[in-house]
Amino acid sequence: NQASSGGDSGSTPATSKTITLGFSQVGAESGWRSANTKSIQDSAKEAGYDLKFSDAQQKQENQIKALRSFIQQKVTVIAFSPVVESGWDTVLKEAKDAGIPVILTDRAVDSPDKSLYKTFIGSDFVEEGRKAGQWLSDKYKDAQEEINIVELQGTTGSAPANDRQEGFMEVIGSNAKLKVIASQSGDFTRAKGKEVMQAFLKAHKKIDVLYAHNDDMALGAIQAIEAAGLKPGVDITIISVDAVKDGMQAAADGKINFIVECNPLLGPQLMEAVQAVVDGKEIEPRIVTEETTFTSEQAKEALPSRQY
Ligand code: GYE
Repeated sequence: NQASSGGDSGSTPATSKTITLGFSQVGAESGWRSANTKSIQDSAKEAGYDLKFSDAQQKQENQIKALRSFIQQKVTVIAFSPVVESGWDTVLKEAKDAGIPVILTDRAVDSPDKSLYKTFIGSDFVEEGRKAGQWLSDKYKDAQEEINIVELQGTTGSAPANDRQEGFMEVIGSNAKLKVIASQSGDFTRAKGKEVMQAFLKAHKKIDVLYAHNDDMALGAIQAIEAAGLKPGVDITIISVDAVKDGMQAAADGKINFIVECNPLLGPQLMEAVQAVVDGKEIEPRIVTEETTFTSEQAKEALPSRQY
């Protein structure tokens, strides 16, 4: 953020050394992830950082390898979106011992030692789950019979899967008619969402609601629901999280009834945090992104200007 002119005056500190940012991404499992990757790549370029980008294909062991390789290469800063919450202490200590600051983006780790990373930038997933649960609870506030819910969970052990379930259960617990009758992971992908929904439809005669932890799984499930001769959004009420373009389109078409937004455009905030860390500035230990929700009507309005 410094002007580059007059750098030869002798008194100017050596700021010209290019910042190398090692970034370990979860994978390419969803529309959200693609938008997130693009945001990070674009913002790193704009900031003039040398980005070393590594795709873990949804596997923790690949991420640990990537982090160790970044440490060996002596990158300036490491950032990553941890695929699951647990099991990071050892490698994070290695980074700390090597004097390389770490920033978490998108997903959190459950390490009790907060000194292992500088900040965590991302959404409040528990709150997202609460918003989903609240909409449903309101919709069925006068229900006379039991409302059967099936849940498509995100990647097992990931922060968004854990938290979106927690927030949702917390809120629907106050409406005795709302019952989760089946819950399984669809790994945040369309293919798995479809497969698991097929199994749900086979096993359960009466499904009133689908709560999917992301749009892609909901979109896969919609295919299964249509193939079973049912109308998504009508015969089965559908709630999902993310609000990527395809999800918003399905909502505008009345196939998804309610979407909780989760913002993938974390690149600019991440680059700011990297710069602050490099400059030795104070940095907030938790940076929460701002988000909203969409009904079908609201999705219709927002769709034309949706970036991702
Ligand atoms: O909701 C999902 C993606 O971690 C918030 O990961 C992210 C989640 C997002 O695969 O679509």
